[in-house]
Amino acid sequence: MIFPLFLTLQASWLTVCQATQHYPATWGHYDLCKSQGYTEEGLTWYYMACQPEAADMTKYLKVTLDPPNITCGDPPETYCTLENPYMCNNECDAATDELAHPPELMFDIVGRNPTTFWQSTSWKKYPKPLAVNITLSWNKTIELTDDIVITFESGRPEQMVLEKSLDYGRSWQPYQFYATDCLDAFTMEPKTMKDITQHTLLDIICTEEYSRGYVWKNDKTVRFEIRDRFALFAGPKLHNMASLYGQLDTTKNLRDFFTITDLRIRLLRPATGATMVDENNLSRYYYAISDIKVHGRCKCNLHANSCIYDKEKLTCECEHNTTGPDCGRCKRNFQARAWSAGSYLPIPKGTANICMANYAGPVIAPQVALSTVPSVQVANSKRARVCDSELLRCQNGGVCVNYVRCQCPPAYTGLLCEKPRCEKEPGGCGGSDSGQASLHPPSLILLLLLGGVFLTEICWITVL
Ligand SMILES: *[C@@H]1O[C@H](CO)[C@@H](O)[C@H](O)[C@H]1NC(C)=O
Ligand SMILES: *[C@@H]1O[C@H](CO)[C@@H](O)[C@H](O)[C@H]1NC(C)=O
Ligand SMILES: *[C@@H]1O[C@H](CO)[C@@H](O)[C@H](O)[C@H]1NC(C)=O
Ligand SMILES: *[C@@H]1O[C@H](CO)[C@@H](O)[C@H](O)[C@H]1NC(C)=O
Ligand SMILES: *[C@@H]1O[C@H](CO)[C@@H](O)[C@H](O)[C@H]1NC(C)=O
Ligand SMILES: [Ca+2]
Repeated sequence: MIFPLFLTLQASWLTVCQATQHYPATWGHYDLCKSQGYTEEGLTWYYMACQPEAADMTKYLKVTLDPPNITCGDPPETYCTLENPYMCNNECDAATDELAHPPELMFDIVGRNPTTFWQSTSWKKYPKPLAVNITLSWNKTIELTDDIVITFESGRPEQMVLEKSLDYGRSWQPYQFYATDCLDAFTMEPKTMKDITQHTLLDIICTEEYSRGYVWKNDKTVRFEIRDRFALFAGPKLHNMASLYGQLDTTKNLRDFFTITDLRIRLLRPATGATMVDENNLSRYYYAISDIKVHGRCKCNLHANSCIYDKEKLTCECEHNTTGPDCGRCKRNFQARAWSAGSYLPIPKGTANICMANYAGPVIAPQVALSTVPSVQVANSKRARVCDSELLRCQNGGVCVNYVRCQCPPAYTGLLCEKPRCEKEPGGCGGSDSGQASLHPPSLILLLLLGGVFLTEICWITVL
């Protein structure tokens, strides 16, 4: 597999190997939160905030309803429309697939299909409020990156609260209040996102924007505006994310505002479409939700750039010698320095805040001959490894020998073979500019896609 590819692309490999020598990975393989790109000056590393990609988080949640038996269909029920109490052709029967409306239909893949929806029982017990809690749990801290959007197939509720938890559901704080009349429902002045400024960003508001009027046929969504809040720092088109990241880096409250482990939608009063409730036909009042959109990313404290979902669990793939579901602490034996979150600001401005090993690591200048077994290592304890197959991988095709040294290919030197040998030579690595110039961006992108490990191994083959 490698060889045919190797042969066809040999020329490109060579140029890349030479080109990369100009940009010695001073951060070695430790700093994975970077990518290589091609500029006028040649290959350049772009450093970025060390965080997983944002994704549709509804795939990873657990939904709980309170009361638990509030879903319609057991026993079967017939519903009338809100506009016309004589139009009663909406049937719910939990025992029939086509007529059942279980909670999963708020998140189904066809998902954004409005015809599949969860539905509650009707307001049979009026005037006792028809109140339902829909709780979404991730059992993992996540950071919201886009608006939360809830699509109602019934009318939008006349009263509703969106709440969040940051401690796995032990305590709850409101995120936003929604009502047709904020003063009446929550004794709050009605506000909209337009009233929010950088200074009031953390204010919790009540809005009438998503409940008011009888226009629900046209707009069925209720939103919690994340993007508008980001825009206060990053500009209307979010073009200046650096400014937002700068704020997030320095303001814990702001970071926490967008961070959740759970969300709760508290439905407090269904749409009635009028000031008077028609007590003779309560089959007109209920909640139905076809879709909930939650976009975000695992919170990994800026120490991971991926997050995996395995056995119904989200976990950060921690780098920088950190560990824990959120990379929230240093690995055992890597506590020489107190744990601290990474930085949104890319290197060199920010810092990776890498956890360091407890032992005083071997102080070895990169010039040390590659075959020398560092004497410190022999005397050191079992932990004091120079290399292994995990965090301390030999680079550029080097091979780890007995955990004490990397056997480097001829073109590389350094403890982990991280340094191109030509760097030490008079004139540095300046000889290969022509090769670099012939490098075409498309082939480079392909190489990058193939991944660093593969690339360095190929370089090694080429060198041999
Ligand atoms: C739901 O359960 C409660 C008690 O657990 C019961 O009082 C109530 O009648 C049930 N509601 C429905 C619609 O079955
Ligand atoms: C819903 O959650 C709130 C707290 O978030 C709680 O006070 C209430 O009892 C819960 N249940 C219902 C049916 O509202
Ligand atoms: C949540 O995750 C923890 C580990 O991070 C696990 O021990 C626990 O069982 C999980 N809880 C649920 C309800 O899945
Ligand atoms: C009231 O609801 C029932 C179904 O529960 C329906 O048959 C009836 O037509 C509705 N309308 C009026 C005005 O009673
Ligand atoms: C882990 O700790 C070692 C030893 O203190 C340090 O040299 C290295 O840079 C750290 N590794 C990573 C992946 O950050
Ligand atoms: Ca749906």
